[in-house]
Amino acid sequence: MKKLDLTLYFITDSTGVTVEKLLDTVDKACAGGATIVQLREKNRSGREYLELARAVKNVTDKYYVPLIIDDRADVALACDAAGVHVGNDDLPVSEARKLMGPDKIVGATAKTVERALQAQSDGADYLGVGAIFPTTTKVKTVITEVSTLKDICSTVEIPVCAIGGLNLKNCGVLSDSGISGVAVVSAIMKSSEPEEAARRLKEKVLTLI
Ligand code: TZP
Ligand code: MG
Repeated sequence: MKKLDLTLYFITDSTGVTVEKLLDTVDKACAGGATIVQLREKNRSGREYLELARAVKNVTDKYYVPLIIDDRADVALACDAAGVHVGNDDLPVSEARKLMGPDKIVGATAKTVERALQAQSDGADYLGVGAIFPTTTKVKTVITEVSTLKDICSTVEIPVCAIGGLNLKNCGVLSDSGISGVAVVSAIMKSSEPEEAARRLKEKVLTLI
């Protein structure tokens, strides 16, 4: 059985951060109520990515929080993560699904209704839609209007989480959008109190979904 609760989706960024600090932040995010965690690494070799994924999974497993690996189905399978997240430059959703099998989670990025429908029919379990606001996290993305987010939510049957520049103060724009959760990097990663940040954000998101 796939466990998929997108309420508070914490995505890591290890840029300028020690592995120890990264693991501690994941621990605190889970303690504060993150419902799903994504390890997002852009500059590590496959071997380094796998080593870090195993270490992060040791933390998320303590909290029974599913771990998703960004971009790399091979790394996700090797560490027995809950799933993989693929974007436009990664394996197509259909190929990721074939590799991961029916029981693992495959998440996909979608910025248009057309892409969302395609990802759904190719086997995605959930969609990440954004960036809703400009983001300081290093990412190749463009702004997705809240109206497009709403159109996607009302068109697809799979759950959708909003992403991009979201925090406690601005996520109110997502009320009545049809989302199943909010995905954040900096709002937790850059907080001096990640556990409290996660707790407060989750409380807020629960009022929006
Ligand atoms: N995809 C769209 S925006 C984004 C990703 C990975 C980064 C979100 O980071 P933050 O810090 O929550 O804006
Ligand atoms: Mg990607």
